[in-house]
Amino acid sequence: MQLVYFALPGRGEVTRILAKLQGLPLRDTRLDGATWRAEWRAQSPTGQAPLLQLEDGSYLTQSFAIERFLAGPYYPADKLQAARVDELCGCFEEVRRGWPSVCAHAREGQH
Ligand SMILES: N[C@@H](CCC(=O)N[C@@H](CS)C(=O)NCC(=O)O)C(=O)O
Repeated sequence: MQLVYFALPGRGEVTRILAKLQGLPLRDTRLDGATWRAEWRAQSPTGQAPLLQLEDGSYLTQSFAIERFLAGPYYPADKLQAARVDELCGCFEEVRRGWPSVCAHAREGQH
């Protein structure tokens, strides 16, 4: 499998950590913006990264879907426990979405 993402933690790091923890063979392709636009964006079903290229050559997108796919023992089999994990992930996602505006306000001294 190959993870295609940028050379930063962002939406790729959880996948990298999950692969490392479980010893999964993952080719970790880290791109700059120019390489992304020139070589990869058109191949992405969503036009976005991260992409997980599977053994059959197809791509899985959406960081949460990729993370769940690779989560193994770190994602509960019990449906309610799994929903609790999803609930927490949803909270983190909301923080992540708001993060650029938090940084912008901090830069402008508008905490
Ligand atoms: N919901 C998507 C969001 C993906 C996303 O926003 N990717 C950004 C980088 S974090 C991207 O591909 N930007 C480059 C572009 O849109 O061309 C996910 O969680 O994977």
